[in-house]
Amino acid sequence: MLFGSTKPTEEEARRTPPGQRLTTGFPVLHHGQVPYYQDMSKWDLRVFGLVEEEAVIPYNEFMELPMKEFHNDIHCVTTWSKLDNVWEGVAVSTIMEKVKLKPEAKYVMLHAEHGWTTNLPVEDFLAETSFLGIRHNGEMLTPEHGYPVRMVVPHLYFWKSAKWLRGIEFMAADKPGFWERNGYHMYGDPWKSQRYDFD
Ligand SMILES: Nc1nc2c(c(=O)[nH]1)N[C@H]1C(S)=C(S)[C@@H](COP(=O)(O)O)O[C@H]1N2
Ligand SMILES: [Mo]
Repeated sequence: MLFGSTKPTEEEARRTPPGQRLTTGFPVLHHGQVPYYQDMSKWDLRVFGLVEEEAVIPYNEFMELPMKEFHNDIHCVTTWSKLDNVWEGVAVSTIMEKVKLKPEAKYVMLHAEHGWTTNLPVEDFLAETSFLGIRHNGEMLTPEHGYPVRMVVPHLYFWKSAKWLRGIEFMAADKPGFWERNGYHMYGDPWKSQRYDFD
């Protein structure tokens, strides 16, 4: 079922930002092609930019990192919200043990497969609620939802949660990613309805 016909409970309504509707489905949204991987030995995650020394994490090494469970609500700019997601993934702090940030690192560009990007402030990336997800509601991420690794930044609109994550770049100044160049908000707070750059 995509949109529930029943009225949200008071608790659900409180957790739903302005202009959003609840869904129990999990819509698939992205620009471009879904990558289908044949050979995971070619996959890695690169952490680069304003770090003392960049890190490249191969697939096998990534999958051996400590995993944690995360519970959150997600809010897509196209007005659907999905409450009570249970994820498994790697805490951002675990990734950050592999690099030393330079003090001038203030923003992050997330790089996905095929060159798709999205930007956010470094403190939002480092938030304890942000993580690199590999499982959602008990299942491995499907190719459509970002297999093998997607970023999840639940306190911003869901377009900041890059599927098919391949790179984390630290920058001194903010720079628009793919949707941000195409009119989406540079920050994207769902509680402030920061959908487009004029909001
Ligand atoms: N690599 C990549 N990640 C992406 C996108 C994209 O186009 N490419 N779209 C974003 C948008 S606009 C949304 S709403 C969510 C949708 O995630 P889902 O398909 O798992 O629901 O992914 C985000 N992550
Ligand atoms: Mo979106």
